[in-house]
Amino acid sequence: MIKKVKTATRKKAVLKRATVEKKQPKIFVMIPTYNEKENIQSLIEAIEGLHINNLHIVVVDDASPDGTGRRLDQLAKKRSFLHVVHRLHERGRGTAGIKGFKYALEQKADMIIEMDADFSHHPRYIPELLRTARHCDVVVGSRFIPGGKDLDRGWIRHSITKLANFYIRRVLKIANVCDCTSGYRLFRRPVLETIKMDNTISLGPSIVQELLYKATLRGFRIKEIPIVFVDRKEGKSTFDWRIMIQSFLMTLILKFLFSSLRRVEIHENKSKPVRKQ
Ligand SMILES: Nc1nc2c(ncn2[C@@H]2O[C@H](COP(=O)(O)OP(=O)(O)OP(=O)(O)O)[C@@H](O)[C@H]2O)c(=O)[nH]1
Ligand SMILES: [Mg+2]
Repeated sequence: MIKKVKTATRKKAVLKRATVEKKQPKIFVMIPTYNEKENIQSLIEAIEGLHINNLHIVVVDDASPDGTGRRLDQLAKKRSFLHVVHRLHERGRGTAGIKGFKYALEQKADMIIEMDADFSHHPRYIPELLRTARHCDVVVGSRFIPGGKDLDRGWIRHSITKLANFYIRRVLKIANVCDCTSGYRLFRRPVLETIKMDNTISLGPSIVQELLYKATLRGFRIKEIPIVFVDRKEGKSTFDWRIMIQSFLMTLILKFLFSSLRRVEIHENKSKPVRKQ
């Protein structure tokens, strides 16, 4: 009798696990926008055209003067998978991204992809990001591994990106990622939950290196896939020298504030078995 109950329980458990594994993961693509009226509709249509099950898009717009927000509201009327977050009094790529991640987590997303709205990050790479995520926690769309490219950009901008990557990898000791400034990435839910979105300090684009650094410190598995990055064709860049200097300084601040995280973690890991004994 007891044996029968045990077998039934085990069968139930196996069935439950199989159902959980079969469950279609909920995917959110998170796109921050500022003056992207010329790009946003074609981007949303291109993502829609991939026909990926259970995929949602959240766009975080900071009251773009060109009317991107209004265009998004029109698009969302006919698309239940499109979510629009309007920030009326805040600005910044960093805080907008955090708002979008938090929104996706609240909506029970299992995987969150972040990308720019200007087609520098082409949606055709989304399927490969998802495939690669079967074997790791973070997937980075990389320009600097074989098969990847940084196209159309002038040599000054290209050199700045290369130099920034060299500097970030050296200062933050990120050895396993070649493109640390890529904002085209996939995070599995536990990564963003562990990093704790409310504790981030970057207001601007340095949020990209902050999340990568924290994911590295926490020991998450990170893989890169090659992408061809093309310069924006429509709309205006928000990149300028002020942003570049901010990002440079922020890397040092991140190192100063969070490198102790690594020591704490190593210490915790070491002390764990001791506590168990
Ligand atoms: N919500 C929000 N989004 C922003 C803000 N600044 C930039 N973005 C978006 O963040 C993404 C990256 O910004 P870009 O202006 O393309 O910056 P970049 O890629 O470094 O520069 P370029 O490729 O030269 O244009 C784009 O989708 C922008 O619309 C902002 O203040 N708020
Ligand atoms: Mg761009």
